[in-house]
Amino acid sequence: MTDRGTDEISFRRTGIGGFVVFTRPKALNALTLGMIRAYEPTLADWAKDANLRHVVQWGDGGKSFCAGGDVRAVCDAGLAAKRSGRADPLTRDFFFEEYRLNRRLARFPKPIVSIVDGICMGGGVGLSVHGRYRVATERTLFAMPESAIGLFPDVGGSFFLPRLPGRMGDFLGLTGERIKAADMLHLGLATHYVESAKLPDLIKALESESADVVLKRFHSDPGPATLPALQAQIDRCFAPRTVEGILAALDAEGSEWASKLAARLRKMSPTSLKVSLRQLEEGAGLSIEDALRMEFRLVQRCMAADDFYEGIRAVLIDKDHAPKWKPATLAEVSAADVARYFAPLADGDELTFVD
Ligand code: QUE
Repeated sequence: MTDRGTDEISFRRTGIGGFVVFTRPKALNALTLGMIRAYEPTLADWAKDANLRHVVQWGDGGKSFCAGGDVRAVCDAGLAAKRSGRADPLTRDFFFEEYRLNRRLARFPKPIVSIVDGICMGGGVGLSVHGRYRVATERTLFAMPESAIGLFPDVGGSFFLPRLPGRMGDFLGLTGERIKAADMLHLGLATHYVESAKLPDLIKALESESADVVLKRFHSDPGPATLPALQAQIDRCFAPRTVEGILAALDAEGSEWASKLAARLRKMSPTSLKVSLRQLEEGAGLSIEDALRMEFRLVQRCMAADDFYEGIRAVLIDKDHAPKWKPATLAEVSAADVARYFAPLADGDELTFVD
């Protein structure tokens, strides 16, 4: 079978497993279009390989599973396109092919074991959360941080976030809160906990034994979760169905936890917050395919607007963490402005899937 490995992603077919490693440790294994283009056809091959029982994936370097999409490259391409007046394919192709990969992972006919040892945010969540098994370790950090860069919780966030308990999905998707292994396990975002020192033996065992048996044997207790004690406050504060209402509820709460969250939300893109809240409401009733199709519409509207480029400047380029959003206030973002993000794209521009 073809080995489509590159310097950014490697594939190994051993025993009953297909093993995938993200190999951009200096960029925290942020997902590039090249990685997506190598991975997608490999998965298509592996789906048909009768001797392959599961896929196992992890990130090289011990710090990160995958920190997200390579949004810096997408930002550079989009800015160059805006300046030259000529379209750059990357602002379309990156998300089109990333979301297609998310869907292929979600519909993959055999178990996918994601070893989430280190940072797993944004695009990294999209690679792992839709598969059958997610193994967290003492080094795991999970978040959907897109609202800080003028985006919204994509890569299937519309599908998995609204299915979390109570208002937890709104909380994670709007605030970008970072959580660790015990809370991931509590929410079902992780299925197992394994100390990172045991991972080499775990990976070796997956060459010859079925994933459910191996994971049961390596699993241990991650310790107490912190979110159960916050669930009632989260449900109360994120119950309002407007961003303004959520902020008012956080202000009314009067706790340090709530005032810190309100301050964090007030620094995020007003457009992102309003689009995200509606996105998470719509997603509750959608299939993974319809959720990703909606997200593709949203992300293409974000590419045509300003906040994404300003968010990348403030967070990843200048790192001043002081973005100047347009519009700057929630009051300036009308329901009609939000609705325009959700409108269908031109015929032929919509996200489509192939088997
Ligand atoms: C929100 C995001 C991302 C982010 C920061 C945010 C994201 C992403 C990265 C990232 C981090 C380190 C890298 C890199 C990218 O940061 O998606 O190339 O080396 O990929 O606040 O959504």
